[in-house]
Amino acid sequence: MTSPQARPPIEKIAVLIPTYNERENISLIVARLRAAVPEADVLVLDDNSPDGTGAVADQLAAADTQVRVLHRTSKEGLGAAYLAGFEWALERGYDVLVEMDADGSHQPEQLPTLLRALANADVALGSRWVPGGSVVNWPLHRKALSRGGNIYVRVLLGMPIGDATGGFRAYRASALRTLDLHDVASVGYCFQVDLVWRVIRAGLRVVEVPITFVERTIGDSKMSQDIVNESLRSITVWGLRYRLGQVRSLLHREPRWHRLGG
Ligand SMILES: Nc1nc2c(ncn2[C@@H]2O[C@H](COP(=O)(O)OP(=O)(O)O)[C@@H](O)[C@H]2O)c(=O)[nH]1
Ligand SMILES: [Mg+2]
Repeated sequence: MTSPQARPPIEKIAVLIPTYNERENISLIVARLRAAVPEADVLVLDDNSPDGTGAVADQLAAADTQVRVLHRTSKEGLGAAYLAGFEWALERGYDVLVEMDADGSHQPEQLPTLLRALANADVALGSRWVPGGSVVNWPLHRKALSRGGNIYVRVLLGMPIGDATGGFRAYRASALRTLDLHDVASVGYCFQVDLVWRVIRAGLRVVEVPITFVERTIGDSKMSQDIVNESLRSITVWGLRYRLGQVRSLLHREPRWHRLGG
């Protein structure tokens, strides 16, 4: 990883909010965000939600020039929505791209801390599983899935990251530009692991910032068995490839004998 030297100041911030059936949540989260970080622009990434979230987002955009909506034709998963959002924001010269859920689990009031962490980092991850981080009202099976998933990620990919699956993060645009995002195939939530894995391999500097994740009180989670399966499959494939590469380079290295003692 690169050194913790100071990075350029941040001027333009885009907060990307993916939505699928978040009709009641979207106004609340946008209002909280606009109050917490007034300088940030908001881009809602709606996958043609059947509940009319897109129309509510359009109303918000009509009332506030700092709110925009990207209407996508169908539900294609979190990863595809974020990739479209990245492209939109990178084309428009934003310095920082933030990922944030619409359901209130990620608290906009904690965004200033994430942004401050970018003073000497390329990517700031909001983390539930580092000291000071926490989850509120999550059922035991979700906690177990998240903790277990993160342990699996660490064992297979060897990344020194406490929470690689979280979705409240801030990327410097310069960091995303160094990554080749064209071959990102992750559809569901393993998109988050995919991205942090790419960031680490690119030698970019990542910091984790403790956050309090609060389970939604309105609407339903879109987490599904398919999403879990995709994550498990992808992380296993990436991990085996990575570990095999390590074994190969060990086998091809000339044995070097070090004399012990003086
Ligand atoms: N655009 C888009 N947003 C999605 C999709 N799946 C989930 N989301 C959004 O991603 C965020 C996190 O989803 P959520 O269901 O709360 O996941 P959980 O917190 O892990 O239970 C929410 O803002 C969802 O509306 C999708 O396929 N497309
Ligand atoms: Mg949620």
